[in-house]
Amino acid sequence: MTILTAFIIVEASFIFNLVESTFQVNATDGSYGLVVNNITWLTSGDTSFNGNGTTFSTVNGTLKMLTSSTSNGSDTFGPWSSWSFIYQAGTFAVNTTVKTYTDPSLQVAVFTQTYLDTSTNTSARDMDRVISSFPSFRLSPVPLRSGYLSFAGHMVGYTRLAIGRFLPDINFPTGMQGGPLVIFDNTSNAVVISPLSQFMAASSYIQHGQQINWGIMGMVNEVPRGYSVDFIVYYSNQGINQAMQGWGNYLTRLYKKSTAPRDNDFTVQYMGYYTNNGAYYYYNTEQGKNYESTIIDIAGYINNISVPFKYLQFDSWWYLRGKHDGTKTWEPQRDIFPHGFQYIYNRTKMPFGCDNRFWDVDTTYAKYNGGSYNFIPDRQSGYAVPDDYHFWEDIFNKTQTWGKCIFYEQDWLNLETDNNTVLHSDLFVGQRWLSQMGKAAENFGITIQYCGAYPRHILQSLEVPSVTQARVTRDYEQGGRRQWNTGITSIFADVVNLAPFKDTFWTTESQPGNPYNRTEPNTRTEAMLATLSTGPVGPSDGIGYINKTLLMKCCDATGRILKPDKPVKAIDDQVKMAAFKSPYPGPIGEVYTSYTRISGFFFGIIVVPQLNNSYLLTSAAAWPFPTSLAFSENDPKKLFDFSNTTPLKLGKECTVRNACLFYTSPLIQLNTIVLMGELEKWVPMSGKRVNSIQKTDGDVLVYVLVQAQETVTFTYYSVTRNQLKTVLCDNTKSWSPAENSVISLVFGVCTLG
Ligand SMILES: *[C@@H]1O[C@H](CO)[C@@H](O)[C@H](O)[C@H]1NC(C)=O
Ligand SMILES: *[C@@H]1O[C@H](CO)[C@@H](O)[C@H](O)[C@H]1NC(C)=O
Ligand SMILES: *[C@@H]1O[C@H](CO)[C@@H](O)[C@H](O)[C@H]1NC(C)=O
Ligand SMILES: *[C@@H]1O[C@H](CO)[C@@H](O)[C@H](O)[C@H]1NC(C)=O
Ligand SMILES: *[C@@H]1O[C@H](CO)[C@@H](O)[C@H](O)[C@H]1NC(C)=O
Ligand SMILES: *[C@@H]1O[C@H](CO)[C@@H](O)[C@H](O)[C@H]1NC(C)=O
Ligand SMILES: *[C@@H]1O[C@H](CO)[C@@H](O)[C@H](O)[C@H]1NC(C)=O
Ligand SMILES: *[C@@H]1O[C@H](CO)[C@@H](O)[C@H](O)[C@H]1NC(C)=O
Ligand SMILES: *[C@@H]1O[C@H](CO)[C@@H](O)[C@H](O)[C@H]1NC(C)=O
Ligand SMILES: *[C@@H]1O[C@H](CO)[C@@H](O)[C@H](O)[C@H]1NC(C)=O
Ligand SMILES: *[C@@H]1O[C@H](CO)[C@@H](O)[C@H](O)[C@H]1NC(C)=O
Ligand SMILES: CC(=O)N[C@H]1CO[C@H](CO)[C@@H](O)[C@@H]1O
Repeated sequence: MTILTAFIIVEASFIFNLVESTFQVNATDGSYGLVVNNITWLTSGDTSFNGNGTTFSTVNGTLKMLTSSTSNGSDTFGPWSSWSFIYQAGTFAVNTTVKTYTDPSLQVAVFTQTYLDTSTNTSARDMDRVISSFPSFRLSPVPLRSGYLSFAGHMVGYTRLAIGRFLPDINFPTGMQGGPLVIFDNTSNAVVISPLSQFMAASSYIQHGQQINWGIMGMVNEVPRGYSVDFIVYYSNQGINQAMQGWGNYLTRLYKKSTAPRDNDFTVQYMGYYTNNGAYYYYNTEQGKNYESTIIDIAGYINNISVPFKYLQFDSWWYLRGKHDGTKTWEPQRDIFPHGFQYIYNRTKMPFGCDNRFWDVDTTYAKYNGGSYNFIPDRQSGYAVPDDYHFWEDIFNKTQTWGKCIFYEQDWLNLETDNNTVLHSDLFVGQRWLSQMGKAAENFGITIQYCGAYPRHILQSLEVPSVTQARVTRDYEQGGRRQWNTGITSIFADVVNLAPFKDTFWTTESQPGNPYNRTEPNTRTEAMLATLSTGPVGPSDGIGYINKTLLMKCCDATGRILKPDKPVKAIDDQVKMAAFKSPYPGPIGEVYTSYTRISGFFFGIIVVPQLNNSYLLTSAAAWPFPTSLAFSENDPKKLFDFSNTTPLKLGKECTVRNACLFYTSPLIQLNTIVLMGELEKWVPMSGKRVNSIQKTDGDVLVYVLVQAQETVTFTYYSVTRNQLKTVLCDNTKSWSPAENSVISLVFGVCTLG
């Protein structure tokens, strides 16, 4: 490749609106609030604490302020000021503190409730209520034109997600299934409110028409002296996505939840073959064969057609269940795997993922059943919770004799939580359960996927480094059921450093003999979104039904997923449109964006899996980066300008069957070159493929990772010649380094097409 001097487009600084926002605290009466642009967004409601069978509240003076004080100091985030109010509630006292930062670019308030004495008989007798309330915010009056996004329900807040106008009579799911709440206006102001500690015990509750309370979950009946719980209110003037990102940055930094375990997770890096709900082989084997033979046949088929699956996922069909459908003994059953896991591993040579579900009260591991470990039984539901670090250590240790179980899928976190009352009433068991599981997994190099997770589990994973991924939509189902819509829950998962998992999918429409009697018309959208999610890519076709052409758009020749830097996420306008409705000029449907940055250059991705109106997408609405040219996946020859003044016109042609997919790329080398990348992949410019883009004397050097025995066709557009040109990097002939080793090829080594 030719060229003169290179210049690198520097990321534009964010456009700061002239916004004045302040958290205000009245040191006299303990009231507090958030004012944005001279409009009061949040006003404190009543503070209250339960004890001795009653509620002590500021509303009727039963909660009495004793003292107030201010303090200041500095933490990892910078200098702060705080206001503390000590209240007397009958026989016990509580300390409520609001902390804000001095740095005006960090608009955060941390609210802390600390019990200075033990409080007994605190239960609200409803698990979805709270037994304490600080902070609380009034529902009336509410800021003009504001909307909300509330994550709630399982799969990272997917199943009971709510979006709407923030009006005095709002009522969205809170309590045990509730999660972070985002309040935003129709410009770019947004606030995120959530627990900041004690994630398994903290909740929120809407006192209908009056206020929203944040506090301790409703069935807790005693809070010991010294117990403390924190909540965060995070404000940003750069919109919903940026507010969530800033909020997530605060949490991940506070809990030191690094991206490394996620980035290094084998199952996040490489494609695998799945057997979970929706899969061809989910509780379904080849005719007349057991699972052992079926799995060996699948491995043989995969090998025959040379699809580089790197691992297998074994779902809930292999272990022993108890009377209540929970796990009784987590061991492969004789009729399923007669020769055990080690044998399967020897035959397939593939590491695997091990599913598990909630524990049955009958579990053989429980001391009360003659086993060796502490379990807390729930006799009413027939479930149980393990409460013993050694249990987890021993079962993960045992997987070491199984060949290679590399990841643990903790499924049914929702039912385990719903059906064990100890998890509603005990302040500590929930946190211990998930931390012990995580620590033991970490000791054996096993990563964890949360499935069926409520927002509280996702937040709890901040304290569990080995949790690297979470399912962000409901179970896969062929035939068009919405479950490919990863865009909103991915916002939540990603900012707390979890890879969003779209779940399995099929690559071929019709697969006779499947257990569902269904067909999959949306294979393209499914495969695309699985890849763009940045989570695991795990198809589950029957033997003979893998569409290799479609599937391999995800990955390089070794099965390494060619992903963007970030999961595709719903743009702010999608959320705002869902809240404000017409005439707000937003999309009715799903508009997601992502990007890859290589050596300072920005390569955008726009995916529109479904749109029910016409929408003009500006580059500012897509992402806070500059762009210049764009092209459609199905017509790369037609490049066009994409900016704020030349928006992309999107419409009803974007359907689940025919999702619209666009890429953007900057003009480089004095506006003479547009790097388009490997057009046969979903992500033509992936950081996993293109290492760096550099200039030397007049040349653009694009460092491309080409695997042994791999051929990569790289496309660019020459402005001066007005044509697409290709470069072929053929590593099948030149030389044969060790199997699967990675080499770097400079363009000079490749040939111009
Ligand atoms: C603080 O609260 C006191 C008592 O309610 C009230 O008199 C005072 O005006 C408040 N101060 C401000 C700045 O609002
Ligand atoms: C803020 O609002 C108050 C009351 O509505 C008004 O008196 C004041 O002039 C406003 N200040 C600014 C800077 O707009
Ligand atoms: C607890 O409440 C009962 C009424 O339910 C009351 O008689 C008793 O005095 C209270 N105890 C304390 C220590 O406040
Ligand atoms: C707890 O409070 C309730 C409601 O006031 C009361 O009926 C009950 O007796 C109290 N229980 C204890 C153990 O104090
Ligand atoms: C004070 O208010 C709380 C919250 O509304 C209520 O539960 C409690 O019964 C009230 N107490 C009295 C003595 O009125
Ligand atoms: C902290 O408080 C002290 C005492 O009020 C004051 O002198 C000091 O300036 C404050 N420091 C900051 C960083 O606000
Ligand atoms: C209340 O909590 C704040 C923040 O933790 C602390 O600085 C203050 O000393 C506490 N006050 C009392 C009386 O415990
Ligand atoms: C698996 O292979 C190992 C190493 O060759 C061998 O020692 C072991 O016996 C085999 N196990 C089974 C169950 O096939
Ligand atoms: C794992 O199990 C083996 C065999 O039972 C035992 O020798 C070893 O100490 C265990 N390791 C841990 C960390 O528990
Ligand atoms: C499968 O579905 C087709 C079309 O929906 C239906 O006609 C057929 O009866 C179904 N077969 C079974 C076995 O359920
Ligand atoms: C396989 O997928 C490719 C790419 O989407 C498509 O063009 C082709 O028709 C598919 N083949 C079959 C047999 O479905
Ligand atoms: C056995 C049992 O109690 N199951 C309950 C578990 O929780 C769900 C709610 O999520 C109930 O519907 C079940 O009845």
